[in-house]
Amino acid sequence: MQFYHHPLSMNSQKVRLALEEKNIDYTAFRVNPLKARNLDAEFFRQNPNGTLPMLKIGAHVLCESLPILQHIDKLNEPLGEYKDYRERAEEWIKKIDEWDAKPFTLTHVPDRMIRFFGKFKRRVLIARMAKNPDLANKYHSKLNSMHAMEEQLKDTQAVDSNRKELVLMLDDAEHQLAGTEFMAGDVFSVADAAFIPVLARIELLKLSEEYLRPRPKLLDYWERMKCRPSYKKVIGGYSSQLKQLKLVVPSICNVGIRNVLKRF
Ligand SMILES: N[C@@H](CCC(=O)N[C@@H](CS)C(=O)NCC(=O)O)C(=O)O
Repeated sequence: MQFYHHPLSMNSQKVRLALEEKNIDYTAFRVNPLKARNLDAEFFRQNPNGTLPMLKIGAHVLCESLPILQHIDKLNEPLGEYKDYRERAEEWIKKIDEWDAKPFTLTHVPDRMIRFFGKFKRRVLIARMAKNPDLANKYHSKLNSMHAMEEQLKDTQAVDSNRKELVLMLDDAEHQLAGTEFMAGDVFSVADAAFIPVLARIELLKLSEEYLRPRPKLLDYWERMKCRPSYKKVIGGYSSQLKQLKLVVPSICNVGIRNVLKRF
C-alpha cells in the first residue's frame, strides 16, 4: 500500500491517523503541494484532481480521503468496538468531509503568502499544460477550481457560511462528547481519525481560544487525543513553530528561485 501525503495536509492527516491506529503497513511518499509537486505529470496522471491524499493498492488508486478512510476501516479488525458504532462513525466522517477546510484556512493565512504560492501554481499549471497535451484538460480544470476558490475567498457571505458550518460541527461534537468519550462511542473510531485534524488545524491557526475554549468537552477530548501515539507521529511531530518553519521556509526559497529562473 502506497500512501501519498503531506504532513500539513489535513485530509492526509485523517488517513494517516487511521492507518497508524489500525497498525496497517504502508509506504509513505511525501508530495509537497507548496512546491506544486502535486501537479507533476507523473502524480497528476494518477490523480487528475492533483490533491492529497492518494492511496495506491497495487494498480488501484483512491484519490479522495472519504473513500480512502472507508476502505481502510474495512481492513483487518475494525477500530476498537467500532462495529457497534458503525452508523454514527459513518455519519461523522461524511459530515467532517462535507466541511471544506480550505476557505477557513486561507482566510487566516497572510494575503501575500496566498498570492505568492497562487501565482506560482498558476504558472506551473500553464507550463504543465504545454508540456503534457494529453493532460491539458485536467490541468485546465485544476486552474478553474483554483479560480473558483479565489472567488469564494472574495465572497464574504460564502466565507462566513463556511465558518458557521465549522461552528455547527463543533457544537455537534460538544454535544456528542457530553455522552461519549470519543466521537462515535466509547472507543476510538475512524470518526476520531477524521476529526482530530480539524482540531489540529484550529490550533495551528492559533484559533483555539475562539473555537475550542468555549467547548469544555471538546477541549478535554482534544487534550486526550494529543496524548495518543498516532497523533504524536502524524501531527504532533509537526506542531511546533520550528518544525512548521522547517517545512515551509525551504518551499518558499524553492518557489522564489524557480520564479526568478522561470523554471516551472
Ligand atoms: N476532497 C478531497 C480534498 C483534498 C484536498 O483538497 N487536499 C489538499 C490538501 S489537504 C490538497 O491537495 N491541496 C493542494 C491542491 O489542491 O492543489 C479529499 O478529501 O481528499
